[in-house]
Amino acid sequence: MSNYHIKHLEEYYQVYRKSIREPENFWEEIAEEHFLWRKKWTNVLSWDFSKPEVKWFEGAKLNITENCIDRHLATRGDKTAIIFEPNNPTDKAEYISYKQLYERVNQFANVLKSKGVTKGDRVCIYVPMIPELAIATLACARIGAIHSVVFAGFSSKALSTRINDCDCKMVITADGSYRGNKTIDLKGVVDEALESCPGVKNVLVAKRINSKISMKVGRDFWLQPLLDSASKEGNAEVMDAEDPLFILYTSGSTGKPKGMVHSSAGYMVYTAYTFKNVFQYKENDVYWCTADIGWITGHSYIIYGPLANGATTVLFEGVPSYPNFGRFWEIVDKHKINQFYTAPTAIRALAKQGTELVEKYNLSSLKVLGSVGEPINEEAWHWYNENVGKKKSPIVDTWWQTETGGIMITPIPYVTPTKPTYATLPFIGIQPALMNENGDELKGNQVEGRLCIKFPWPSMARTIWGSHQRYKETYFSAFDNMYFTGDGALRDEVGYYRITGRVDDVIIVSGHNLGTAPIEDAINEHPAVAESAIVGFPHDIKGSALYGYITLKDAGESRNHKNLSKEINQLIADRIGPIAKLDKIQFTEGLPKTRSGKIMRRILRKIAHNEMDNLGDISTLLNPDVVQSIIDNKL
Ligand code: 7RM
Repeated sequence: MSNYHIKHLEEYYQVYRKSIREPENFWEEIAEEHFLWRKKWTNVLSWDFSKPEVKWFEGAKLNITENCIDRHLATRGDKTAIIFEPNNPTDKAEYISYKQLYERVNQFANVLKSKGVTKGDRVCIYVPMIPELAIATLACARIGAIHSVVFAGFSSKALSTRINDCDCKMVITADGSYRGNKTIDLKGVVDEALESCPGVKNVLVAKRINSKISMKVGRDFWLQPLLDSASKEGNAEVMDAEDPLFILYTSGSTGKPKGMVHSSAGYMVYTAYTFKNVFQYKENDVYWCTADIGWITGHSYIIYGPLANGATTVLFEGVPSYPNFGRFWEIVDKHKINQFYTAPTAIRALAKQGTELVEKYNLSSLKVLGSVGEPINEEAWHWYNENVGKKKSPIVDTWWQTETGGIMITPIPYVTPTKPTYATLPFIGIQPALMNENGDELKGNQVEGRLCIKFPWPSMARTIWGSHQRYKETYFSAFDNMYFTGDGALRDEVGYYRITGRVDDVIIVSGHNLGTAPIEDAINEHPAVAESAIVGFPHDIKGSALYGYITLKDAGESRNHKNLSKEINQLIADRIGPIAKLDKIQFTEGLPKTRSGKIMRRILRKIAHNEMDNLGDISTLLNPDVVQSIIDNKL
């Protein structure tokens, strides 16, 4: 029997060692015993990071949707696969069983085929968080079309860039979407985007908000009538292990977005295996990840990982603040959520509201709390632990990336003792390395450096769509024979990892290497502070000095900013040392963030460097307006 489900720490170490000593045997056993293959592989792994080229399960044939749907029908046909929780809490939730999912995915797949979509074609999915989003994604996978999901909050420009980069021939969208008490005219955004996308032949439109939209004859079709007349049966396309499953764009620090290409077999095996262990999912648990399917977290841990395990996964259309900031907790209570997975930015926003709304609901179903997307600061960690988990649910601080496909460094709940702000230990099969600027690996514990991965893992992205050269330069050129993550990390005295932030955030003050995360942690401890971001700026004597952007819990905070600044610097001096004190502190109404909630330190750094005319494209930000106000009040 393979070690599919890890239950205690000793077992973790034993399985981990095996996965490093004999990676091929290890992954072969996992793949063999827990998945459905049309044909087995001829070779488990071949790799060469200098090209770079990585192939897992070469020669195997499969379809990921048969693993996520068909194979569960005999034992879990009536089990709920997806719970759809709508934006409006008074609307009814929808429960989609595995049987119904099978039928709806087949219908959708048959519609795609009838519109001429075939294996290898790219299909852009620009759909809000409604069941059609998951179903469209799975339908593409079923017929071997490569899906490119674009977050349905992106602008028409961002959308057209992504459509053209991979030559999508079809766009799937909706008439509009709900977001709290607002509606968004999605079809209007698509129409505008398509003015510069000559390759798109058809647009399929789901009806969600019943708005009046224009439909271009011959190009645009309402989805529902097509689905209604499509067959509920259909065979899955048989795919090669290394056939691309999807493209997902991630923004680089420069240049156009990178279309990360993920493969079929390796991605499936790794997302399923991590899901099972990182969330300790047990049959009949109800699992909820609050991410949007437009991000990798939604791909891997709303759709593929959970469904490959026959799990019940929640798909939430709304936002944490509508109709009030108790919405998340209301949903946990209503659906008796067992595993809850969200981002530090959401936790901080909710913590800002106090504890009254959390206490109003029964959260006793919770067993595991997850965090992803950014370093979780110490304050937020404790708030989450105490008020949501009641100190009984372990927090899994999961570090990973769009490029890695699955969770890489993480505690396993009830197995790995947690430590606030630490992602703790590498997951099974993952070989991290910390490197210094000279390209030497820092061995042993209590070291800090650039985080790399030394050995391939099944779900790593195989290339950047259209530019293998850029893939090589971005990830495999900084250090010989290593995948470079772009993040900094430290390893503590017991070998636990803490992610200190993007390496471009590392600031050298008077020769001391300072990560942003620990300083922000100290600042956030101040009771008046909601969020903070630290960047460096040039300084005559120190080389670099620290510039802090800070938002307060109460925007009308009466205490004067001078006193607050003093208190904050005192906290930093106490927690880290006087070396980490801030030279400049600017109180702002908000921090610029990506749509997935990451603080854009790059923009703040440019402002601190007085490079205001060179901010790059800020139109895809969650809150582009805040940038101008920060510039206007710059110190
Ligand atoms: C899953 C996701 C990737 C970047 C990554 C880090 C940061 C993600 C954590 C984290 C500290 C974490 N994919 N990051 N998780 N930093 N602790 N637990 O977010 O491609 O959108 O972003 O996010 O910098 O490189 S992503």
